[in-house]
Amino acid sequence: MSTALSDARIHNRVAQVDRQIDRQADRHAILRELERKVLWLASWTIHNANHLRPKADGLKVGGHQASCASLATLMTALYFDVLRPEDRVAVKPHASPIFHAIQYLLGHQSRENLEAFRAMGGAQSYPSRTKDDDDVDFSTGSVGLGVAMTSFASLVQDYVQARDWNDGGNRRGRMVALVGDAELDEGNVFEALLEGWKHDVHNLWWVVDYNRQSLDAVVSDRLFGRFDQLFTNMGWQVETLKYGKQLQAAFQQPGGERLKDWIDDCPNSLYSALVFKGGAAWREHLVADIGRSAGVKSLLDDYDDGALAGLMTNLAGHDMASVLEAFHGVDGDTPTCFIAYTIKGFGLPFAGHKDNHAGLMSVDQMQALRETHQVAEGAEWDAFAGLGLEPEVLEEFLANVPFADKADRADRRHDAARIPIPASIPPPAGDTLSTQESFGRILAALARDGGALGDRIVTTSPDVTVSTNLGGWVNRRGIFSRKVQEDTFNEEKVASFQRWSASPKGQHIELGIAENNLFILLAALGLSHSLFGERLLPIGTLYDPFIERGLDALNYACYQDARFLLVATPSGISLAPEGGAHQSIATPMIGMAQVGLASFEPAFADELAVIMAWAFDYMQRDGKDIVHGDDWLADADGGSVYLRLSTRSIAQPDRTMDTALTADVIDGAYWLEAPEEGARLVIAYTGAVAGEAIAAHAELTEDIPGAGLLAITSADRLAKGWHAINGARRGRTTDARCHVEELLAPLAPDAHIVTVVDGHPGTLGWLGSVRGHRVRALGVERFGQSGSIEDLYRDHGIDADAILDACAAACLES
Ligand SMILES: Cc1ncc(C[n+]2csc(CCOP(=O)(O)OP(=O)(O)O)c2C)c(N)n1
Ligand SMILES: [Mg+2]
Repeated sequence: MSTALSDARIHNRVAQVDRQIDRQADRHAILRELERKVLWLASWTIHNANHLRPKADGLKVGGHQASCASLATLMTALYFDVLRPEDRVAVKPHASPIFHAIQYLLGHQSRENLEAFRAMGGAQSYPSRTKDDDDVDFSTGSVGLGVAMTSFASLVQDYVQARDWNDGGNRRGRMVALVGDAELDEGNVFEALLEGWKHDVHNLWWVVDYNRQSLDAVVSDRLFGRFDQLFTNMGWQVETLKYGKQLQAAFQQPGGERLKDWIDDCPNSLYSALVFKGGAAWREHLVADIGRSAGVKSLLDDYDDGALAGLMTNLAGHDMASVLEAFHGVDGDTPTCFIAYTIKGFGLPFAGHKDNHAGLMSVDQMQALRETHQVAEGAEWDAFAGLGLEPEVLEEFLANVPFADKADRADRRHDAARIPIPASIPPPAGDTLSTQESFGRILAALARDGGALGDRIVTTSPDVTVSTNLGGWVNRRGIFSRKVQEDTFNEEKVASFQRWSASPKGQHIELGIAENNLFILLAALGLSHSLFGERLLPIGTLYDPFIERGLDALNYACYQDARFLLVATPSGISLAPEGGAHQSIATPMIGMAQVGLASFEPAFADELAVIMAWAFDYMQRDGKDIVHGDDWLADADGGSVYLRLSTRSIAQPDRTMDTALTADVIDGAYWLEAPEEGARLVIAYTGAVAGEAIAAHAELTEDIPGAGLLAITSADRLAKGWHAINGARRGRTTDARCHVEELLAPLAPDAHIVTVVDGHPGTLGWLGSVRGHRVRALGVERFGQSGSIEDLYRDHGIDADAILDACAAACLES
């Protein structure tokens, strides 16, 4: 009896397993069909944009059909089967059409947008968080940056999860990068890899699309085998997806081992060339090279030319079963690198050709592809056309894709409540102060009693925490680390101003010296509200000149609309003896030109305090704010903020910051000494040269009493308001005037403005165009000599004497 029962049980179990196998086979079959559809739609989207859409300018539209084909299998498996809503993905830039096609099938992308691929308002060339509306997690485009972004996003996820804010509602996701193999040439990827190791990042997947081709060429064979070592050295697990199931089966046949050796030894370029040439060429080479080895001839004879080409290109990165096995085979949260062998252009006529990167299929080739995919003419955009599956089966499958689960989907882009910001932040007291010291003291005070604001601030710095005055903050708020670590020096009672204990509650993320990492971490921290549903107020500090080192990453952070406060100090030649090589000259103009970044260069501590209070609010805005009056500066949208600070101590004014002055500081300028009506001379300065401008002005007014002294706190915002109003005036009249027009209104039409800045003179040179005044722009145009401030200011012509000389020359001219 019991035996009979157990037999029945066994039968049931077998039947169950059979059904599972069936279901799995069905699932694989559906995924393979979707893969085909995704490839078709991506190819067609690019084709449509290049060949079928009318274009006025005759310029090539472009798009990367070969780069797309390379990732079709992997992305189909991920999005339709493996990913969950809490996962976040950086898609290889040139696979953007594949991403859009997948979103289209999931019902999150419109046909209009696909038809308008690379056109105004349509699906973007490279996945864009801010410009695409189909749920891009991380923008990509500049290769390497998106890859690093996933590592820092993982760190931010840990940071957020370590607080008490989360009620357990947010599930931890995997941060996934789909990496072009040539992206691994970008140094920033390795900077991020090292930094990630230091921070013990996990929940991280990098899927390398190992097609062994870059833009220009087939990559060096010598790279082969290096990548996995690199990753394992950094504590990653590496899963190599090399041979598909078909090839693996062939290797079991007589002669199979020899075939495997041949493929393993085959140089990348020969393999690629044979992929392009096809079955007959494979046969010719194989016969010539290994045809006399036992079993090989008959093994090859089992395949006609078409089948042989299929076998030889059956790499695991294009083999759905292998891909799913690899992805589902990963347990735990150890960072994992999948090296997936693929073929650039797989399934397309230029597969493997070394010049295929920008290659586009011709009209005839596209026609042939349409026929292969059995898509009827006119049904090119049809999601189900040409698939060997009933629409109901597909619909049901798509409706149950875990990644697109309706209940969880709303959580993919979070929103987070605003952190209330006090109306004002008290400035530090002192007769003479530098803006850098003031910044440090303001933050130390926030660390002591900053309330919600203090709790949401997270600071980070690439090894210049102490030298940018973050020490006081870190002493109180501690370093972030997944594990508690005491400060050994402190424990050993070695006297030091720095107490660097680390714990999961710490609020400072210490980075090694790599400015790219700083900016990418700021990008991730600055998107925490959207990625992880918790608002952070990130502050990154670095030396001003090194903004240029990470400029592309800074631009990347801004492009994604990440929100952060960047504090750059010391700056200009005012760092004086600290070194000519560290002088920054162009940064004020970077601050003006960088979209998404409001830049300030305050001179005094009270200005800085006002700007910081405003910045913490501005960083949280989302377009829904009501801004009184004309919003020429688009302040309702908010953005990130850059403060260019200095170590130079200067005498502080004795004054109260009233509402009007506060508003002027934020709008970019105010009269430190108002000009008389009809004044013919003005000195305008920004930043650390305030003392020189004030001294020169004092002397000047002995001879020219009505001369004005304009304090510019933000050349960027002053200019932005002016550009905006000029734009608004195009085609319509308006009585409105922007801030700089108001400020300069009292001056005589033929007045002169002498401008001075510790940076490129172009920063303020444009002021003359506002009302047609004549400008003498003083600033720094040479580079590299250290010295005292006095010597350097004299040498560069930005001291009080130089300002007075410029004023005298102006007077002579008028
Ligand atoms: C920082 C940067 N430099 C150069 C480019 C231009 N570029 C675009 S794709 C590419 C080669 C990419 O090769 P790979 O990552 O292997 O992608 P594949 O197309 O082979 O999949 C280059 C150099 C870029 N997008 N970003
Ligand atoms: Mg490649």
